[in-house]
Amino acid sequence: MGDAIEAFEHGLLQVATGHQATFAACVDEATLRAASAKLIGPSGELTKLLKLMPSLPGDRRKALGQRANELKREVTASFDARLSALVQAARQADLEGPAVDPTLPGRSLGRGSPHPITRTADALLEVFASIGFEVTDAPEIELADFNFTRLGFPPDHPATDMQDSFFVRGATSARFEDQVLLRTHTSNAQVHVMSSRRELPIACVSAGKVYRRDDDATHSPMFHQVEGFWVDRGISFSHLKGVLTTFVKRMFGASVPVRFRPSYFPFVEPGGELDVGCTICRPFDEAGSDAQRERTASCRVCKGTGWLEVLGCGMIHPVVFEHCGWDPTTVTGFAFGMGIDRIAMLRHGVKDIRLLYENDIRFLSQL
Ligand code: FA5
Repeated sequence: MGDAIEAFEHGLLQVATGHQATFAACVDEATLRAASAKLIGPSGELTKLLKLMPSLPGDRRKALGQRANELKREVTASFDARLSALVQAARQADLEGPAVDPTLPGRSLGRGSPHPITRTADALLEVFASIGFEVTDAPEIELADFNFTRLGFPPDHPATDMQDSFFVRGATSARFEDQVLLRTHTSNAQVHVMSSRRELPIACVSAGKVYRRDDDATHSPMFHQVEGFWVDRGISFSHLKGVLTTFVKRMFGASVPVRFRPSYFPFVEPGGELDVGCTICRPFDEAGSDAQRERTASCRVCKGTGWLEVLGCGMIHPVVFEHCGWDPTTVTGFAFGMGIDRIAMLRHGVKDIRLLYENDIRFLSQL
């Protein structure tokens, strides 16, 4: 125990005899602050000694504690005095320095602009808004009920697995429907809007962030989607084709072809995917020529197929209508969902999705 007291006292003595000279040797604020941190910062010498207090013998603790605290006040006071002397000296040097030349040109601050993903989302929403769709919002933190169950996902669907989606603690019960997660798609917007409205028609688009356990050059754990749906009496697959073909022509250009392929999503029947002619190698521009065939064969974006997958779509499944309080024998509708990031990548020829999130201004300002 005697050793511990001796070491403690030695430590106090070192701080007490050294701090004034140390501070006096600092010639600017940054070095002064660094020197002070070494003594009284969170892992400074004196702080470490103060933390040792409880391990000192009871009869000496009080006196040593008083000395240590007194020393801390001294160090703080000498730091403050040195700081104000340095600030004062810097101000004086400024005043005595060369006069300001008001004729020198100012430094440009650069103009800010929306992120390419925001610009793409706005452009997508604008096309649908011009067709008559209303723009709505839906929560990013969602109940499994709205993200999965009411959309007809079977309980054993892989996306409902804890390994595939970001579940959040805070559910009030063990029921799957009550679990809280970061939404995996914007299709929850369908459920919110259809469950809360009783008047037809309903035609909405909703854009925002979604989250999945993905991470590679074309998949990000956080990305963006746009969802759209149109519900009314008598809506058919022709309406779906008409609206989405109009969208593609407006977004990518009148000459870009579209094709619909069958696909599966639990909340649509029939379901499909829409591809557009590759906007990078453009096989549709001079179809059939050898030069064109070669360009497409070596295109890394469409991987030689000449087509790019853009969105999932289909006729809203009767089960979804029932879960949202609508009678599927009297109303029908279509829905679609697409990745905004992918469309931004196509528009700007970006090969790696992660570049969009690194927020390197030198890269972003080229898009
Ligand atoms: C869906 O998310 C469906 N909700 C879309 C839908 C809506 C279908 C309505 C039918 C009716 P999917 O899992 O295929 O579908 O994702 C849609 C798009 O999101 C994909 O085509 C892709 O462009 C994009 N996407 C998916 N995962 C990622 C990811 N990790 N990073 C970036 N984009 C992604």
